[in-house]
Amino acid sequence: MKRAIITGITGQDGSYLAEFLLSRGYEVHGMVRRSSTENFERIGHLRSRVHLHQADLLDQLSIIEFLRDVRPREVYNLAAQSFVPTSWVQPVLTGEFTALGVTRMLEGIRLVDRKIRFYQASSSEMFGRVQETPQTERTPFWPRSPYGVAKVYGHWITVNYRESYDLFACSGILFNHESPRRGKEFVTRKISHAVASIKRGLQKELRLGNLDARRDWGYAGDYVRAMWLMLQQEKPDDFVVATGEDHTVREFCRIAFDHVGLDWRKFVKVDRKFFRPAEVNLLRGNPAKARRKLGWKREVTFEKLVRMMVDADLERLS
Ligand code: NAP
Ligand code: F7E
Repeated sequence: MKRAIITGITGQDGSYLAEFLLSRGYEVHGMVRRSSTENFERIGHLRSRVHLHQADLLDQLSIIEFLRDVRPREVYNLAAQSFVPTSWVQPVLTGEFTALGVTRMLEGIRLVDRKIRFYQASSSEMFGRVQETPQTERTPFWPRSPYGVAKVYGHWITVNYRESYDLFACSGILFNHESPRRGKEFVTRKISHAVASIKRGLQKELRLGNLDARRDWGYAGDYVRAMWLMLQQEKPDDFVVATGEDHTVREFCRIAFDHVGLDWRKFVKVDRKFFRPAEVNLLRGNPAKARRKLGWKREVTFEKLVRMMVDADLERLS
């Protein structure tokens, strides 16, 4: 039986990846950090099928012990401080988790078993002030937040350990991917949750920041498949995973409100509080390499994703 470790198993992607690996017959081990209250909402339905271990990206020894206990074939490093605005409030902590945490994982692998295959959750935020559109694996990085800067470090340290120690280490440069399990602070879920609350009469308006921001939004369930595919190849490599389309926050609002028969212009208010010190205006990826080498393509379209998220929030509130 194949054995895999997922760091960040309690997060959006971790929960979908755990489901996916279980469906392929893996023994799944998740890293969870200690907290005074349990935070297993997204993996509640999987609790009896996954093995959870306490460890933390900040604690090198806990990672080494975890790897020694499990001796996995694959490690998916999804844990991070992943919310961009928080990275301005806690830039040092973001660097510790999102940047140095990757080195701690790689060091653990180097010490415990160099044959372990490693996936790093890199991000389109690394492109920031984009140098070309669409962005590919060769587009230069220009991150625009402490989060983006930390992810650039995580990307290059992954490449460096591959080149220095011949590790099977891959970096997936994933563009925004969403789902009903997305955290409520991210714009898509903030919108779908507000639409459902307004429809149910529980909320009156929705305050947002920059409605002109453009993102390449896909469905998380499709994207975890690409992570797994990267670790099944003959050689380690880096891949952009994206839909190849971009849409504005405004379009997301329009489709979401339309879906419940409401006019978004009556409910959405722009609030400067949600503007960022430095914005990423446009992200659109070119997934040609992933399509060609991994045979990956997205299944869920943008419109379907928006409706899926609104429906799930309506259901939750009913
Ligand atoms: P998420 O929902 O925010 O989940 C983050 C996970 O990291 C949670 O399980 C969290 O645990 C864990 N974590 C945070 N700090 C930790 C620490 N010090 N030690 C151990 N675990 C820690 O993020 P996501 O959307 O699933 O994204 C997964 C990964 O992909 C992240 O690295 C993110 O930066 C990256 N990424 C995401 C996207 C996207 O659009 N979703 C795109 C590109 C890249 P708790 O539950 O305890 O907080
Ligand atoms: O913002 C704009 C905001 O917070 C998207 C993370 O998963 O994807 C995610 O990062 C856009 C930005 O995601 C609000 O200014 C407008 O331009 O949903 P978001 P993100 O910053 O793109 C990347 C790929 C990651 O790697 C990250 O981990 O929407 N926006 N009004 C708003 N954003 C938020 N959050 N809230 C608003 O009210």
